[in-house]
Parts: sequence; C-alpha cells; structure tokens
Amino acid sequence: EPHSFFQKSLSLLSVDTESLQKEIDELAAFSDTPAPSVTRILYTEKDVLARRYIKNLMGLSGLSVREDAVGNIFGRWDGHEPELPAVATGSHIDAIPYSGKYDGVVGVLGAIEAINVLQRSGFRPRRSLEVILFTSEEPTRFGISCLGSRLLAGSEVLVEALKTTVDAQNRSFLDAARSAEYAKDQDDLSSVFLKKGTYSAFVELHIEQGPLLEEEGISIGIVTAIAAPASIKLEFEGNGGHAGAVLMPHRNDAGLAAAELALAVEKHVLESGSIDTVGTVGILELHPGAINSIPSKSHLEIDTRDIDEQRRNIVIEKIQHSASKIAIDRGVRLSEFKIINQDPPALAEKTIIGAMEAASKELNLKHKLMISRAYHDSLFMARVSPMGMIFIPCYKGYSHKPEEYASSQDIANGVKVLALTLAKLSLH
Ligand code: HGY
Ligand code: MN
Ligand code: MN
Ligand code: MN
Repeated sequence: EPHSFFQKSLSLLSVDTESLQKEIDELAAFSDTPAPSVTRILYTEKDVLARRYIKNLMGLSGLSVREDAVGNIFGRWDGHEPELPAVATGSHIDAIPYSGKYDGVVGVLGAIEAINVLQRSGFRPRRSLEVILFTSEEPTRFGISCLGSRLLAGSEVLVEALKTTVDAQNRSFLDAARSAEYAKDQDDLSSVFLKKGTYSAFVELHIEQGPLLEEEGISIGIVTAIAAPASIKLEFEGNGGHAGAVLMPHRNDAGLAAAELALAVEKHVLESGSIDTVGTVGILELHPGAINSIPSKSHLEIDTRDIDEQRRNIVIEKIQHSASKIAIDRGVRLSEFKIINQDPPALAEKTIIGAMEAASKELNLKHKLMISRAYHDSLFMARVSPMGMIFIPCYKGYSHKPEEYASSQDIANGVKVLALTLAKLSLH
C-alpha cells in the first residue's frame, strides 16, 4: 500500500552526503582545465573517463546499464511491473570551458544517490526507474545544444544535420563519436529515438543557475516551464587591409559591423518590453586577428531566449533585419546568417508538479513554483514524456563559471525530493 511506504520510510530517507560530495569532487577531476574550473567536452578523453566513472557508479547501485548510438547512458532498476512505461530521471555531465562542477552533475550523481536512498529505505518500485546521462547537453563542440535529448525526442532534422556536422578542428561528429566507441555506422542515429510511451514521467534535478531560491531562503524550486532558447551564427566579410595605410573612407571593417550588430542584439532584446527576454553575443571572432590588420571577417554566435516564444521570434527577425542593414551601410558582405536552433518553451506536467509539491511538503522543505531561464534536457524530454524539474539553490546564482557552488545540505534536500517523487510516480 503506497501510503504505508511513505509513512514508514520518510525518516529512513537518508542521503549519504559524504560519498555524494566525494563523487562530485572526483568527477570534477576529469577536466581539461585546472581546478576549480571544469571543462569537459563531448567525446574527449576526459568525457570518456567521466562516462566510465558514472557507469561504474550505476553498476554499484545494481542498475543495468545500456548506451545508445550517441552515448546517452541508461541505468535501470527493474520494477515489479517492468513492462509498464518506466519513470526516468537524469541530466548531463558535459561542462562548457572554465565552468563549475555542479551544473548537470547534481542531476546525474544525485539521481544515482536517490536510487540508493530508495534502495536503503526498502522501497520496491512498481514502474522501473531509469537514470539517464544525456550526451552533450552543452553546445560547445558541435554548436548543438541538448544533442542527446533532441535525438531521444526524435529529431529527424538533427539526424540529417549530424551527417555533415564538424567541430572547430573540422572533425566530423561521426568520427568523434566513433573515437569514443559510439555511432558505429551513421544510419545508426535514428535508432536513438525513444519509442512512444517509453516513460510515464521524466524528472530532472538541477541547480537553479539563478539567485532567486538563495535570496528568498527557499530550499526547493518546482519548475513550471522552461524558457524558449534560440541560437544564431553569422559572418560579415570585408576587404580587410593595412590598419595604417587604408584611409577610413576606403574601409569596410567586418569587426565594426560585428560590434554594431552586438549592440543591435541588446537593443532588440531591451525593446521587447519584457524582463524575460534575454540575448547575448557569446562568441565574436575576428579574422585575421592581428592588431594592425583591418578585420576582413567576423564570426558571431548569438544566444537569445524568452519564456514567450512569439516575443523571442520577433527579436530574431529584428536581428536578421539589422544584420542585413549593417552590411549595406558598411559595405560588408553578410556571408552567412544561420538560425541554429529556435525551440519552443516546454511546460511541466501538472501531476508531476503535484508529486514534487507533496514530496517537498512531506519533507518540510520550503518550496516555490518558478520558471527555468536556462534550458535543460528536460526541454526535449517534455516532447516524449510528461516532464518535471526540481531546482536547488546555488551560491549567488553563479553558473557556467568556476565559482558555481551548491551546499551538501541543499543537494541532499534535492535528492530526497527527487527520491520521494520517483517513488510516488513509480507506484502511480
Ligand atoms: O545554456 C543553458 O541554458 C544550459 O545551461 N546549457
Ligand atoms: Mn491508501
Ligand atoms: Mn549548462
Ligand atoms: Mn545544465
């Protein structure tokens, strides 16, 4: 009888905070940059070592481990009705350059610990429970965010794109995947698509990556929606030339065109009329990149998001218009303008929100409903399964930088809410 489990075991939900912290620190050591920063890029040697570390932990928790063609890793605890759609949880372990050791990791190591907590409490799952390590949530290497979860959600467009995708070293995605023992052959990729009804629920534990929970002294954030992300890349080309000898009227400086566009991005975002519209130029490269050579080429990558999809799309249109106008005004060529992704927002499922609220109440943890301004694998899992997200506070909201930090206590709270939520959904 489900309720008796919850009455009896609430006190038994004990998180092994010590071993969890040790695992977070050990995982952080698989990095291409020195501590306290973490850099762990898809299919690199450090990524492969970290994957092996996680697979080992899954094995120690008695989970049966499988991997798909692009390296999404699944750890499964069979329920006593294993033919039913399972309940899944998980996140990512790839880390953008010079970032922190909690983004994504809390939702993978914390999920494995949530399984351990339930096992220690004597819980028996009805629906099987699966922990998923999503391949490459960050766009760093191939410019594609949530690559693994997009494929799990059935993106045919992405399967096609990956056949020709290369990284900054001109290494193909397939070649890089094969170097990490994945993607044996390229028509393998659509085998990643999840079959309909695979999961009855998907829940992700993640640090907030914003300051609200810490500022308001609240332990648990229950996500109601994930903002709609989009990314654009473009290039301006001019004649370049000698920085001293070419007089100003004869220049068409691709660097200045980039600078003007970056400010136009800010202008179009601010004129949206909502604080929820954001945008930045995260990558701006000048060629040839010599102080005394007028830039003959500039490469820009823009990230713009909003909780309101329509409002965000208007910003994209304005950016495209500004890019063309700047090219004409400055006599440079807009040699590339490509929208890399333009995704809709995702809503969390009411029943999962209810389960997370009930779990927080039973654990006497202050909680609040909130939106996620960062995107997550949950954004794509929401396309193939009812979705929910649990946030824990992080220090000053810092993320994507080495100062990122979440306390053992906050992580343990998140793990307990996740464990109880998974138990409720498994017995549902
Ligand atoms: O950029 C994001 O929102 C995510 O943290 N990768
Ligand atoms: Mn009852
Ligand atoms: Mn991130
Ligand atoms: Mn993340």
